[in-house]
This record gives sequence, structure tokens and C-alpha cells, in this order.
Amino acid sequence: AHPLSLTTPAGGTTLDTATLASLKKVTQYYVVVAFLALFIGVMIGPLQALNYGGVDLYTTIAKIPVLNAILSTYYQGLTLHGVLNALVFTQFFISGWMLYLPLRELGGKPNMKFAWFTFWMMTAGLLMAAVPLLFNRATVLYTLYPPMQGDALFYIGAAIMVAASLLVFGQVVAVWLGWKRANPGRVTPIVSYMSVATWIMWFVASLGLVVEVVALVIPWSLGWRSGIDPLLSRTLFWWTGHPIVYFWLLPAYISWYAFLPRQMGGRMVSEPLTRLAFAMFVIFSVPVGLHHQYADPNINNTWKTIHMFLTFLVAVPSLLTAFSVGAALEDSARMRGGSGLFGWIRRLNWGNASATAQVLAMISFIPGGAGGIVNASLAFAPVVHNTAWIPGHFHITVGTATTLSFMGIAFWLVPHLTGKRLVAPKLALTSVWLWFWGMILMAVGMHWQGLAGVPRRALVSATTQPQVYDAMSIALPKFLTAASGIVLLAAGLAFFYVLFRTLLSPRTEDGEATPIPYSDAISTAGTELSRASGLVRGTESLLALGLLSLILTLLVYLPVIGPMISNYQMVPGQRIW
Ligand code: HAS
Ligand code: HEM
Ligand code: CU
Repeated sequence: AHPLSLTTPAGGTTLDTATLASLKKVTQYYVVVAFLALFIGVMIGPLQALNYGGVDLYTTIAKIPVLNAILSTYYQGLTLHGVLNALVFTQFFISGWMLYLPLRELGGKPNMKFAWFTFWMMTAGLLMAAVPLLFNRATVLYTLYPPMQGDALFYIGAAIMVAASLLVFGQVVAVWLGWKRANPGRVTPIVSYMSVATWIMWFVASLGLVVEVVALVIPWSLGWRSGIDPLLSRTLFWWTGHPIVYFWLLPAYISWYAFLPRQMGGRMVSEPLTRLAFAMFVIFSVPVGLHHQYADPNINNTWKTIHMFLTFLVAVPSLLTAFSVGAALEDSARMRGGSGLFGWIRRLNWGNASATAQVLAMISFIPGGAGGIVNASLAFAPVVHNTAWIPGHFHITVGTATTLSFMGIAFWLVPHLTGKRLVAPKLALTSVWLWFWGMILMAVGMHWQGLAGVPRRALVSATTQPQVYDAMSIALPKFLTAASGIVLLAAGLAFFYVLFRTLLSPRTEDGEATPIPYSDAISTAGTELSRASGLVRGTESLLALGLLSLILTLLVYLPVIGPMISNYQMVPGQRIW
């Protein structure tokens, strides 16, 4: 039997009943808002896929009342899609997930009033940002990109959302430090370790965006300044914009490492190695943002090259993860009687929608990660930058590795939080496979079109110009992309049917009947620091690792940002939509 730290929290005291109930409720609220955002975002996606399949529905939509208000242009739809999926869905889900896991594991007496306050603050920020978005007054895409100028309310709402996430970071770190004071000399339990590491990484990562929005964008959008420097804004944006992808990925890694093996009937491979991977993410996630700006002028090539090498370095903990979680899957399948070089794959827990979703998410991340390394290479970047290749890349990273993992996690997390049984588990399994194949189709179609030179962020279907792309015929990839939109629409409808029906069904059991699937480890980190290995002791001090990350980030950013500040350009805001 697996010793569930559910009943025996690691050293801490178990949460009292009222606190646990309140913690479950606030987590549920976060998760539900997250999926409501994803629902709207996902309903817009197929329109874009059809656009890249040569079918223009926007002209048709322009004639439909109500709908034509929120989708008045391609770019309003694209902004809503990017913001709701990549920013709102992720942040709400992650804030709930990575609040719940460490607070539950570490026990003690967390301040639930504060937890609720951050939830309502984040929701208020979301509502404020939503108003200008829905009125087509902030169609600036999810990357903001001044001098495009939206209403101040949009930026203020977004800033409040990010600030709320930093309060969640603060609460989790405070609970962890409290646990450490109460348990001197103990090794932080692995799930909390991963959660705290991710939050600390996010804190250092967020500083670029915070400075951009608070110091540059909000004063300018309120009319207090006559202009804004686009290059400095972009650079601060990508300080946050690259590591934000690890803020989306690592919460899925937590599940791949610590929960998926148990769902497969197996064990996690190594706690020390897992800690090494997360420690590397803390140090190397942030100082790499210039790989989004290879094409930007006025940035010294030496710094672009240094960011490139650091990007290759931050791929290493993902490679560690690939081998480690791959080994855990193989181990579990062999324990279930699997054999052969690849034959064991058939013995994975394919009947379970939650486990299957995550394995498919992992598979999609193999080409997703490989494509990332292509993007990062200064030699290839000019071929793929700003083409359809890039959305191809990120729908099999954030759109699948992250999103499909979160969908799979929801299949046990929602029953665990609510005590409601998952309805239609077969349909859940179908939705997962449809999502996977839909995204693979789209990835093939979009990467391929990108290689032929088709631009991203363009209503390509509406143009009447004859298009010749690098002498390559793009009929097939266009067809694949259009088909992916239909498959993904079906996947989304099936998934949301299961999710919302589950949420609306009556409570039938104690949520603990669906426990958190903690896995045992083949190689554990131990519980006493004094008896632990050098690797475990060296990775325990997450605050020091965070400081190291900040120093490294300042080293590779100050020489880039300094000249931009001393040459600040006042470019007036524009509404180009
Ligand atoms: Fe990226 C652009 C480079 C990872 C998301 N990326 C984007 C954008 C997004 C995004 C949203 O260097 C677009 C931004 C925009 O709108 O302009 N990316 C990378 C690199 C990595 C990477 C080097 N990206 C991600 C992740 C994302 C994400 C993760 C979201 C979650 N990306 C770039 C670059 C650009 C970029 C450039 C700018 C492009 C341009 O020109 O504009 C690396 O972190 C990837 C490392 C990953 C691996 C894969 C490990 C595999 C694992 C799975 C193993 C599976 C197993 C299953 C074991 C090395 C862990 C086996 C099972 C069986 C059954 C057999
Ligand atoms: C952009 C389709 C789900 C995040 C796009 C584009 C397409 C697309 C074709 C490219 C548009 C362009 O460059 O003009 C879809 C479909 C989906 C889906 C069919 C599923 C039904 C998701 C999910 C996420 C996501 C789940 C993230 C969680 C994004 C982002 C952009 C984007 C961040 C970029 C927006 C921009 O360039 O400003 N989507 N998508 N998508 N998608 Fe999706
Ligand atoms: Cu990046």
C-alpha cells in the first residue's frame, strides 16, 4: 500500500476540517473560472484554424448580431483567444492547483481569508480586463506590443491579475517557511518542493512584465505620457514572456512526476533527480527572453547569442524529465506485465482518461520541445519567425502538453474537490484522444505552412491576392489545418460536456474517496537533511536558487536594457484596429 501523505502530512499537522473544506472550495473556484475561460477561448480557435485552412468565417460572422460584437474583427477574436487560453485559463488553474497541493501537503494553519481574498482579487482583475476586450477597445493581442494602445482598464485589470498571482506565491512561500521553522532539518516533501520552486521561478519571471505594465504601459495608456518605447516594452515583456511558458509547463510536470506514475500503478523514479530538474528551472528559466527578439534591431548580437546558449541550457531539465518520466511509465507498464522494446506501451493504463490525457500530452511535447530548439537556433529562427510554424509549435506545448494535462488532472481533481463522480468517463476518454489528434493535425498543418512562408497572425483566408509560397504547394497543409479545427471543436464540446455535467451533478461521496494520487519513489530524497545526499542538501535552499536566478537574469539583461533606457523613444500610441 502506498503511504498517502494525505492522511499523514509530511511532518506538519493535518488541516482541520473547516480549513480543508474552505481550501477545497477556493481551489474549485479557481479551477472552474479557469475552465470557463478555456471554454470561450476554445470555441474561437476553430475559426482561426479554418482561416488557415482557407475558409473565412469572419465575413459571415460580421452579419450575425451579438456574435459580431465580440468577434468584430479577426484580431479581436485572436486577442480573446490568446488572452483567455494562454493567460486566464493557465493562471487561474495554476493558482488553484499550486495553492492546494503545498497547503494540503504541509498542513498547519493557513490563512484562508487571505486565500479567498487573492481569488476574488484575481477575478476582479479578470472582469476589469474583460470589458475593454469585449468592446473591441483592447485588441492588442496577448503579447500587448505597444505602441498598439488599448484602454487603460485592460492593462490595469491584467496588472491586478498578475499581482494576485504574486500574492498566491507569497502565501505558499510563507506556509513553506512556516513548515521549515516547525520542522528544522527536514527535507521538503517532493510535491511541495516542486510547487515552491515553480512559484519562486514565477516571481523572478514576473518582474519584467510588472515593470513594463506599471512603469510604462499604464501611465501611457492613462494619457500621463505622450509616448512609449516599443523596443524597451517588448524586451521587458519577453523577460516574463519566455519563463511564463515554464509557469504553464511545470505544474503539468508536477503531475507527470508525482501523480501519473501512481495513476499507472507504478512509481516515480527519483526524488533527488526531480529536485535537480526543478532547481535548474529556477536558475535558468528567466535569462533567455531574447530568443523571441532575434529579429529586433538595436540589440547587440552578442547578447542574442548568449541568450541562445542559455536557452539550450534550459532545455536540459526538460530532457532530464523526458527520460525520468519515460522510465517511470516503462517501469509501471512492465509491472503490469508489459514486455518488449516498445511492446510495454500497450500496457499503460489506456482505459483511464486522466492518465491517457497526460501520456498523450507528453507525447505531443516531444515534437513541441524539438521545435522549440529549432526556434531558439539563431540560424533557423529567420526561417520560422512570425510564420504559421510558431502557432504550430505552441499548440503542442501550451495547447497540448499543458492544456491536455490540466484537462486530465481535472478528471480526478474535480471529483476530489467536490465529491461528485466523473460523469461519462468513456466520453472523457474520447475527448482526450480527439484533442490529441486534433492538435497533431494542426501542428503538422501549421508547421508545414510556416515553412512555406505563410505568416502567423493574419486573416490569410480573406485575401484575394494569388499567393505563391516558396514554390511549395500548401493545399495539403491547409486542408489538415482546417480539419484540425473541426476535430478540436468536437474534442472541446465532448470535454466540456463531461466537465460541466460533472460539476452540475449532485454530490454523492466524500471527495477523499478520490484521493490525491501520490506516487512512491524508487529512489527517495529521505526525510532528514543531515542524512541526505549532497544533491538533496544543495537543492533545499530554494530562496538562494531564486536569488541566483535574479542575479543571472540581471547580468544578461542590464547591458541590453540600459542603452534602451538612456535612449528612450517616445512613440505615440496607435489604434490600428
Ligand atoms: Fe516555445 C515561442 C523556444 C518550450 C510556448 N513558445 C513560443 C510561443 C509560445 C511558446 C506560446 O527560441 C509563442 C510566443 C509568441 O506569441 O510569439 N520553447 C522554446 C524552447 C523550449 C520551448 C527551446 N514553448 C515551450 C513550452 C511552451 C512554449 C514548454 C508552453 C508551455 N519558443 C521558443 C522560441 C520561440 C518560442 C525560440 C520564439 C519563436 C519566434 O520566432 O517567435 C524548450 O523548453 C523545450 C524543451 C523540451 C524538450 C522536450 C522534452 C520532452 C518531454 C516529454 C517526454 C515524453 C515521454 C512520453 C517520455 C526538450 C519532457 C513517452 C511515452 C510513450 C508512450 C512512448
Ligand atoms: C493562436 C487554433 C486552442 C493558445 C491560434 C491560431 C490558431 C489557433 C489557428 C493562429 C492564429 C494566427 O496566428 O492568426 C486553435 C484551436 C484550438 C486552440 C483550433 C482548439 C480548439 C488553444 C489553446 C491555447 C491556445 C488550448 C492555450 C492554452 C493560443 C495562443 C495563440 C493562438 C496564445 C496566439 C495568439 C496571437 O498570436 O496573438 N490558435 N487554438 N490555443 N492560440 Fe490557439
Ligand atoms: Cu521563449
